[in-house]
Amino acid sequence: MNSLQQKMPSDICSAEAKPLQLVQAEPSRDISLCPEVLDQCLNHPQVKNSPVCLISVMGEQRTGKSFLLNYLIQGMQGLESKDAQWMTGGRAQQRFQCAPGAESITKGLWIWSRPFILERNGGKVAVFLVDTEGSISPGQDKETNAKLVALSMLLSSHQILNVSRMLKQTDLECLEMFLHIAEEIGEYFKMEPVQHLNFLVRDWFYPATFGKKAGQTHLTNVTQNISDKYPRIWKILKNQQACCYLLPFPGKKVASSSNGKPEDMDSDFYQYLHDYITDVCSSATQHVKKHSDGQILTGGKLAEFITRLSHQLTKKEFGFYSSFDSIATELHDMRMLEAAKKELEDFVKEQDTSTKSTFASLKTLPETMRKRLSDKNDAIIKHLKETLKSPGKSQIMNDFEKEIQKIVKDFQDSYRKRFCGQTVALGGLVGGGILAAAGGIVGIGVAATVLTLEAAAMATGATVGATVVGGGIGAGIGALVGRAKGKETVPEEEEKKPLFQDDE
Ligand SMILES: Nc1nc2c(ncn2[C@@H]2O[C@H](COP(=O)(O)OP(=O)(O)OP(=O)(O)O)[C@@H](O)[C@H]2O)c(=O)[nH]1
Ligand SMILES: [Mg+2]
Repeated sequence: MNSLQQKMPSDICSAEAKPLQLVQAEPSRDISLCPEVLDQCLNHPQVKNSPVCLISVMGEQRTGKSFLLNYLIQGMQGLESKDAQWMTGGRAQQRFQCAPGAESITKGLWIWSRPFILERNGGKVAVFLVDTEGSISPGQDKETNAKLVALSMLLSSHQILNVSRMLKQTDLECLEMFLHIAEEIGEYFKMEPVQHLNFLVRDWFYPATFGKKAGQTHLTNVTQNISDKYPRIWKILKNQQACCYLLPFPGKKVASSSNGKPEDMDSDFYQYLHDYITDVCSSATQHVKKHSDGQILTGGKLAEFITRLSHQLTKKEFGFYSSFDSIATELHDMRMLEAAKKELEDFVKEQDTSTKSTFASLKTLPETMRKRLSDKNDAIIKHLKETLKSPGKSQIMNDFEKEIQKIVKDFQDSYRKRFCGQTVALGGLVGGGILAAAGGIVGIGVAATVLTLEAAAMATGATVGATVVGGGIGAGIGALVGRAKGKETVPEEEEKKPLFQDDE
């Protein structure tokens, strides 16, 4: 579906709701965010300034994820309207697409167009449901798959990980890899890789105990002694950010139908599904989306983050398929480059601010400023050369050096112009005898000396050799003032002469 065709009326809560494709993922093409959908959902006036909870379902292909989401819609509607009969009540006309068979149905990331507005501490929380294509196990197009998983993990605040029959070592292995990716990207954006992780086991069969408690036992059993092998999963468990739930087989009718009605479900499945959905819906307000520092994100802020995140993911080929370690390496390097550029920009800004006043500026010659910037530049480059990890780091360094040299050169040029302009202005002040009034900066006696010397210099055009201003302005002032007065710029060779006694 074309994103432009996915129009939504302005009152999203009263409109006919439907799934909208938030991220498109075509085979052998990159993922692409649908900005209109993002805007209409998260920047909607009813959502933009509210805390949001995004419940996202992902996991193995063909394991009833979309089916589950359709019941989550009903559960959320029931919670909003306080209707206890939500499981058998009216169903949304449009639903997440669900079908039997081997062929994968959901493509990309889909979001339920309307938020469910729930109460939280006297305020409101907008809850959205998101369906994710495919699996956490590497499929045909691993690059696209990894990007989708990373997006789903980072944008959601409650991640449901759907697995079939039991939590297997391969599930843990894949999860660890994706957590690694999401962690690297998340660090860059100050987001946790996963806020709350909910393992949902489908078709659990042995022992025949189901639900939350049995799920916790299963989770404990399969995650014993994993701290070395799967440190990221271990951390999530240790921080009590994860839970597990076991669902029984739903019955043959559900397993082979496309609309899985309650009357088709085995009775135990019906009950456990009901309890699970109730639990997820009623805990939604506890899982509002936050920054890693704990700050709550509004819909508008989350939209900004998703835009930046998808831009970062799409503009780059990570080479996910070659090795998962290489993803981490690329992202690590991206973070380092971004931080290095920011360090240089901050340094330049600091130099700019601290030399804004005429006297501060006159104490720092353009040559000194050039050296300062070049030293900083060298230190940053040296540090980067030691910390970058990518195999192609020499090309990355070349590109980066060009980029930051431009920042340095632009500032140097503007600093030189400013310096010369201020020198000219100072010449004017001296000429008008106003320098004497500068009191605290240049003492009256000193100013008088400057005036005398400057007058002599003006007359002769010669360099004044004596140091006339303690701690700052020194030899050569008369010559400079005399010659620079009325000029916009100073030739480079003149600029290199020690016109003032520099403070460094
Ligand atoms: N065995 C089994 N089948 C289920 C379960 N829940 C739903 N189904 C059925 O599984 C089939 C696939 O369901 P979907 O919801 O389309 O699965 P999906 O995971 O979204 O599939 P993709 O989006 O293609 O990855 C449908 O016929 C569902 O009715 C379950 O718990 N166990
Ligand atoms: Mg699906």
